[in-house]
Amino acid sequence: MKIGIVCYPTFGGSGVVATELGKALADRDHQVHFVTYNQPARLDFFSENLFYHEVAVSKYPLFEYPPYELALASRLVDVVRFEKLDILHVHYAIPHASAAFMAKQILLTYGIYIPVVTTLHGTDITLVGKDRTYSPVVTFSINKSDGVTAVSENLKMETYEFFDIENEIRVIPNFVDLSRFSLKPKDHFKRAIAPAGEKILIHTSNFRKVKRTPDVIKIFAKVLEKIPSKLLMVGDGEQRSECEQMARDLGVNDNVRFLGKQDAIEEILSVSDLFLMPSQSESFGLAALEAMACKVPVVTSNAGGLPELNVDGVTGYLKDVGDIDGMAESAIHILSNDERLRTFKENALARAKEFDLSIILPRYENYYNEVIERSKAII
Ligand code: GMT
Repeated sequence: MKIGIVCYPTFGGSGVVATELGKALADRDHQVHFVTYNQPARLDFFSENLFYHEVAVSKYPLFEYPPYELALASRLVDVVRFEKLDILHVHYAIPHASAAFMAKQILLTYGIYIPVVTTLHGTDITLVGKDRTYSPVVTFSINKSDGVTAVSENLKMETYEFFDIENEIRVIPNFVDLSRFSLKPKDHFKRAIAPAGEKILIHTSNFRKVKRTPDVIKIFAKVLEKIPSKLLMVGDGEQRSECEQMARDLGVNDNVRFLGKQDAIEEILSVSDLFLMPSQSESFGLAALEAMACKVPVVTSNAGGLPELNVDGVTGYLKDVGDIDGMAESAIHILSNDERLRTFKENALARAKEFDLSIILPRYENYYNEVIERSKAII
């Protein structure tokens, strides 16, 4: 198959899923064309089946807001026509699904019908889409897609609840490549971070408000009262300086390391004992899945799709959003007994295996085939 992928080429979860999916499809001999404004963060190597088409947005002085959506639609028309794509897979409703719709209409004037699959990742629905400014466009572009997937049952439900959707939404969860995300022997790194054998807690995110990163510091401060431990904060974003200040105010800053954006996240996860994700909203929680694949149990909020991943009392614990005491108690419970910690680690890995790339990838391939077949009937 010749597949076009549109995504945000950043470190965000939707971009990671889109890029990893494209790489895996290329390994299975599909030809994959990424169409974005920047080289996707994890697309940093050569493969004969992978192509990158940059969307250049002109900076004409009249445009206070450069029209990215139009530039993307034009580029999609160009790539679909000249690369003879079979299907377009757009990640994130805004503005990708609407740009794809416009491209599709233009392509019809060339006698080409390009089926479009839209994948909903979460914030496009739970935050951006619910903003009335975007609601008509989100509803329209979901209904006009030839196929729609969501990364959890919860996100599917929320989409039906908040938008007037006529299309069927197929749930295809996030996945992890266990050949990359697995426990790595990094004992020297562990000794450097925790020289006295302290337990290591970790949080990775883009430090957006929705992640409630200050809660991570508050939870850690409570854990530290009971268990000698260190906290690794990986990533960067708007709440980072607030977290740094809070770590100082709570007197725990000597035990907290802010590592910024990191590529080899699996190596850092490999030295960690517990992952914290107190998010306000989380459609799936890819970062938690990546931690579990590296044998790290997770204490998370019960928001969104997290209960579909984290099994309460088995792979970690689920607590209400903002329940800092509850999350700290759960963390202490897991970390205070080595035998218990070992069991939680084994359980986390066993659960992560259910979301291995080799299991989820065929679900996308089958869905593409289904959508292409259905579209043939329309033409
Ligand atoms: O979580 C983020 O801030 C990034 C965000 C995105 O839109 O790129 O991630 C969303 O998509 C991921 C991949 O499907 C999901 O695993 C995340 O749970 C979801 N984030 C939220 O819903 C907040």
